[in-house]
Amino acid sequence: MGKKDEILELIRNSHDQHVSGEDMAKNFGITRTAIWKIVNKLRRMGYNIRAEKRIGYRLTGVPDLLYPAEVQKNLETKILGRTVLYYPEINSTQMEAKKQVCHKNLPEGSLVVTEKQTDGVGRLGRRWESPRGGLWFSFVLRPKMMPEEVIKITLLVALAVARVIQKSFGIEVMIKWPNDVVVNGSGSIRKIGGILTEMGAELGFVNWVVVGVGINVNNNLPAQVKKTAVSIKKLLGKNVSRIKLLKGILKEIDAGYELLKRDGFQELLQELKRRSIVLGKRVEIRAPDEMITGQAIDLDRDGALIVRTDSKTRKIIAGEILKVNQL
Ligand code: BT5
Repeated sequence: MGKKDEILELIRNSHDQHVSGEDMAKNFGITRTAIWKIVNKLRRMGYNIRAEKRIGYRLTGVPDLLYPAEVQKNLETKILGRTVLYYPEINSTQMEAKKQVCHKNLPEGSLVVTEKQTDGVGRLGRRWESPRGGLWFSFVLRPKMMPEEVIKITLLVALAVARVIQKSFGIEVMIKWPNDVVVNGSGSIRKIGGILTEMGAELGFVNWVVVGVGINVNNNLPAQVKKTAVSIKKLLGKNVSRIKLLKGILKEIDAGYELLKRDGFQELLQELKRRSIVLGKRVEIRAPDEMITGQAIDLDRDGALIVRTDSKTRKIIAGEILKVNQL
């Protein structure tokens, strides 16, 4: 922890009490002017710090920004977020995480987070709109699993996001297999978030997985996606705390990942089925090398989608659902 974070923690932990500049200067072995400069830096970061002559400093407001000190404060995870790379703005947290995982050997659980992406990416090179006010982050995992099992990670992350949004805000959140987090309302399915899972693998062995999560929280919805997307702000009619939401989701993913490591995917499967927006419906799917139309009937024990077509039952391990229709 640097001096800035230590001073912030000291002022934060003294709650309603003022912390004297003189005491801090003595404690840290620096001048009162140096303390004052650090306080001003914290103010520029968005912290409200009141200063009263001869009494000291008091924290009166914390910004809803995703600073590492805020993310890591009382974070209830084993591995996720133990390292946080924060960018006020970046092209894409996903690209950054991938770059660093290859060149810098980022430890498992490392989190890359930003307030705004200029070139957010979706699957298959699509664009992900990421204005200020949303949650846009990526993290690194190094699971001991086969490449074809990695879909379980996408599903557990989608489930964690759905669960936490629902629990926190009472919004019913569903999953459109495998990576869309959606809300079903006013006659249409709208996307509130998306998951992007990428990996570096050899035959039969995964080196790293980078998972990107995008959630529309307090951001306005860009024109490009206005018809198909929705945000938490839009549903609730007010802003919510992004930092609290992020920490809740990290905790949930971390617990899910622990469960996965203990071979506990089956425990998640029932809820994944319950939250599926496609099971029981007629779907049109673009699989890697063909189009498949049929009824989505189940998720198998590995998270693959089982579809009954006119001629046979198919197991789909990768693909994109283009249409969901009632039967
Ligand atoms: C996804 O792709 O749903 C994965 C999105 C992952 C985004 C995160 S943000 C943090 C990390 N860093 C990145 O650069 N990316 C990850 P896909 O299923 O391909 O959906 C993309 C499609 O969703 C687009 O073609 C648009 O139609 C739509 N879309 C774009 N931005 C959206 C938004 N903000 N909300 C809802 N839909 C959006």
